[in-house]
Amino acid sequence: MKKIFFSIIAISFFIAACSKKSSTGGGAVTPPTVIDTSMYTMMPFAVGASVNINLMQNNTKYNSVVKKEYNSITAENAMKFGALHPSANTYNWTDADYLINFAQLNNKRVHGHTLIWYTSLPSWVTNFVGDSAAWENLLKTHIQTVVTHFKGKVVSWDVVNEDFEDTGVPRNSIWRQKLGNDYVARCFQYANQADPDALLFYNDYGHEYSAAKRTAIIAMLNDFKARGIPVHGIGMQFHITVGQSDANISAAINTAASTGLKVHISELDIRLNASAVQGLAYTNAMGVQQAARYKYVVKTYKAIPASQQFGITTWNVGDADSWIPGWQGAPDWPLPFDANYLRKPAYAAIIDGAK
Ligand code: 9MR
Repeated sequence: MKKIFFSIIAISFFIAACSKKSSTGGGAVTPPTVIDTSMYTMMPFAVGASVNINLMQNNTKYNSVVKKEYNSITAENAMKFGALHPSANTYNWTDADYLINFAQLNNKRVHGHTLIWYTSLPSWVTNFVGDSAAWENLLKTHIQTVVTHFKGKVVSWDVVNEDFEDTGVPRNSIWRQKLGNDYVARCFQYANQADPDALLFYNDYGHEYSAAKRTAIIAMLNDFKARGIPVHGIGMQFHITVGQSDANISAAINTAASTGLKVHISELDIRLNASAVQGLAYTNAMGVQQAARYKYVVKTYKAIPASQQFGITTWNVGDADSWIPGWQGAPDWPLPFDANYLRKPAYAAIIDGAK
């Protein structure tokens, strides 16, 4: 345990201190040169974060950590249906275009999230009245308008998000109700028509805790491949707990890799307070335990074929930005940076796991 802790500290800050006496012999000392690392430069595959546009624009620490540490970004919310397409004939590109501009200026990859989801829909969609042709047109128009707008700027899309229940049963979403079971395949076809170069992912959570769900997802993707439906990747969210077992993490990653598709760990966070204890306080011991889980995830991912490693994306940047405390109704610290954007033990563990 001690060993792990010290190697984490050692990697966290690679400090080359070269202090030399001045050649004039006057006793002046050159200050040490601090060479600070950047996570993405240490990783063999892309490392990303989902970002909040408001924080990108108004919090300089947040913005500079995103710029420095990651080479891939996902909009946490700005590319969702309700954000981009608030009424039938209105598209609002402002926030998403800000992100694209940031990415272009700073040489970051942008992963699009998400074209079709059962939730975060605007009321004009949930209240929409029309026959199946009108619904099909709504679906196709949204997908193709969005993909066309970002063509050449967004390299990959979560085309459909969270289409299965944990039992492995297809979700009875508004889309399935209106368009039938095979609407998922058509979403991929519509996206592919609009940007044949974009990599298209199916994204979901729970691969690690529900074998039934991951089996259903893999069966759908294998069926798509057999039918020539354009699908290139599988996104596994990985909102996991610190107690999640090695066996479950490995089963999720290796089963996904068995499809031959690209694998994206797309929304990684590791929560410490899964039993939602009120008033719990973060301790360094908790941070070290969390780091070991981060390391295991990265190490297992690193072992799949390099050509399938699309990357690992955490769901936001610092602990204070995470969706987890709000959702859980209790404090938590699920990310590799703390509330002040200082690196936690998980940060070095990610780099360590990829070695
Ligand atoms: O983190 C996101 C949160 O800010 C939003 O309110 C919520 C609803 O749009 O979505 C959260 O992100 C989700 C992601 O889009 C899909 N997988 C689960 C994520 C956490 O709920």
